[in-house]
Amino acid sequence: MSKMNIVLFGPPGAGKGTQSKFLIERYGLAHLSTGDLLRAEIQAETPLGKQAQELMSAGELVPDEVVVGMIRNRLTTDTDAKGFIFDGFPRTKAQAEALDNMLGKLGSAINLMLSLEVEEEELVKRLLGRGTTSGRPDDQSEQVVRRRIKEYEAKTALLKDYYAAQGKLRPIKGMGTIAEITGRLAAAIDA
Ligand code: B4P
Repeated sequence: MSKMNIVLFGPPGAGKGTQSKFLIERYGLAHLSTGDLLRAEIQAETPLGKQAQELMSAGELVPDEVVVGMIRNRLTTDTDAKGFIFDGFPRTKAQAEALDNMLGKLGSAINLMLSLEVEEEELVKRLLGRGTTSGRPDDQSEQVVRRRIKEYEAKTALLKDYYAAQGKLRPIKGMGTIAEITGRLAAAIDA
């Protein structure tokens, strides 16, 4: 069977990390979250982590070369996977082009972009809610949370056009319960 590669897309707090957990189980895909990979680097106090920490705490994106390098490492080592869920990556046009390039070299491609659509006030509520327990510095202040959403609108949202031009965009309503949204995502994948 050919591999299935999915970009799980949406603004900060849209439910990408939350929904990835269900999808990797249901479809046997490997999970690649650049946010998780960056937080692991910060935890391990690597030079890369130190560079990323300041930008992430301010709600800004880290440089493209950094995240592309992390993804390249995983794509070339997790070769047994049935496919990947890309969670929080790509976030810029340069990252999307690099991803197409890397997958192309492996004889593979993105099949679908599932884009979770959520209203801004709900995003702010979810992220500040997570901030009360997660300890994540970027979830603590409303100012930083809104900054992250602005970064998304300025640099990331345009990727919907990039994947739409390839016929791969599937907008998914991201408001409602976690289970309802999982159901909508699964229906889009199964179709
Ligand atoms: P990420 O780790 O990708 O984080 P995110 O956008 O905050 O989260 P996500 O969408 O996964 O959260 P979820 O809704 O699941 O990025 C963090 C930072 O890393 C970025 O700001 C950037 O600095 C850097 N970074 C990462 N990737 C990068 C890249 N490619 N290039 C450059 N920089 C990059 O969870 C949010 C909360 O909502 C949770 O508490 C959850 O329980 C809740 N929730 C989820 N679904 C819900 C629902 N249906 N109803 C109610 N609550 C819900």
